[in-house]
Amino acid sequence: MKKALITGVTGQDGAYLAEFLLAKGYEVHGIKRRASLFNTSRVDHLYEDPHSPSTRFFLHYGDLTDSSSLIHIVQKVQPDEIYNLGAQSHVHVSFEQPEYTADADAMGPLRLLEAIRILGLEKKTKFYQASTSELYGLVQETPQRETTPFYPRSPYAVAKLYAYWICINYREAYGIYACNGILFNHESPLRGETFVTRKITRGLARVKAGLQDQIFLGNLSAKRDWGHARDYVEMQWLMLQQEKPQDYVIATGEQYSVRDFVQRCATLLDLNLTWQGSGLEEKALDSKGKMVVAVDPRYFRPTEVETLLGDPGKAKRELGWTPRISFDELVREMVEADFSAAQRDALVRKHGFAAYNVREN
Ligand code: NDP
Ligand code: GDR
Repeated sequence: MKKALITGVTGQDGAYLAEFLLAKGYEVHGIKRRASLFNTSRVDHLYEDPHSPSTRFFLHYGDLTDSSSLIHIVQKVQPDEIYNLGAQSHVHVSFEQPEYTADADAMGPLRLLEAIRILGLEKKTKFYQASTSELYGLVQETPQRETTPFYPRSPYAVAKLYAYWICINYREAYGIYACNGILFNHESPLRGETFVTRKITRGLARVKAGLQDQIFLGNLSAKRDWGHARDYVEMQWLMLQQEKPQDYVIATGEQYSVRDFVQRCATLLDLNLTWQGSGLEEKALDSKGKMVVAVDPRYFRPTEVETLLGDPGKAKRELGWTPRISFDELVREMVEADFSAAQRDALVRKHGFAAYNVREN
């Protein structure tokens, strides 16, 4: 039975990847951080009693900023594959916490690669690095492909640039099977609530359910190539199953603005928006003239990535990969999940938990 070790298993991609690998018959080990509250809600359904002999899913406490924890875990697990998905992954937050972001996102992968070397696992353990379209930043070519020059625009992207190159360097210097997946934005109902897509689906669902009046956003004109996380984790695995390690762009090849995303969600929720104004004054009103979307400059970034569009041609040609879930299906799945959650919250707010329990049972 193959063994995989996933950092960031409690995050969006970690949860989908753990499910995917368990279904493929792997024994899956994940690294979680110590927190004062449970932080495993995305993988709780995969939890099995560790005393049972058939258990194939295990969690270990560790942190990408703590070499000794990583070395101990890698030594204990002896993984065939390591998926380094753990990171301080929020671009805007990286301007507030640049040093921590560098520690986790740049030094973290270095520590894991060193763990592989220290333990003499160069020929056994394959390594996947969660690289990002943020590397392209101020874009030098459209669409962006594996050969497009990088121009990172945030402490997050600069840290990920180090990670990208250290992965290639350890591949060339020590013969480790190490790959970068240069993934464009990918979303799902499991997406963290402060990333723009989830903020929109959750916020507008709550507006529709009467739980809040409006949402505030930053740059509505930013354009992204948004795919579905479930499609993208399959590609992370595929990259480690090849004869030779290589780096691949994973994207849909389609692009929408943040404004387009808002509009799609509003249509699904029958919110009937009318847009007014521009720049800081831009807003969207509902049919009664109530403001539902407004701009708040606090969400602007000191340096912005205005537009990203990927060319997934190499992944298609060499690995036979194309995304299965369309943009419309992605938006619908996210809106439906957030609207059911909002309806539940509205019921509790109105009638208390008693009403909610009666309904659920
Ligand atoms: P999430 O933010 O949902 O998950 C990040 C995970 O990393 C969480 O499990 C988090 O733990 C963990 N983590 C954070 N800091 C540390 C640390 N110091 N030590 C150990 N674990 C840590 O990210 P996604 O799932 O969306 O993304 C996965 C990876 O892919 C990230 O590296 C991200 O930068 C990269 N990426 C993501 C893209 C996307 O569109 N989603 C696109 C391109 C790249 P906790 O739950 O405790 O916070
Ligand atoms: P991004 O994702 O920075 O691309 O990084 P995010 O959803 O945060 O922003 C996308 C674009 O939307 C604009 N925006 C807002 N963003 C947020 N978060 N909140 C807002 O209110 C808002 N209003 C407008 C942003 O300015 C930006 O242009 C994600 C992360 O998952 C990274 O880890 C990953 O590497 C990249 O995707 C690819």
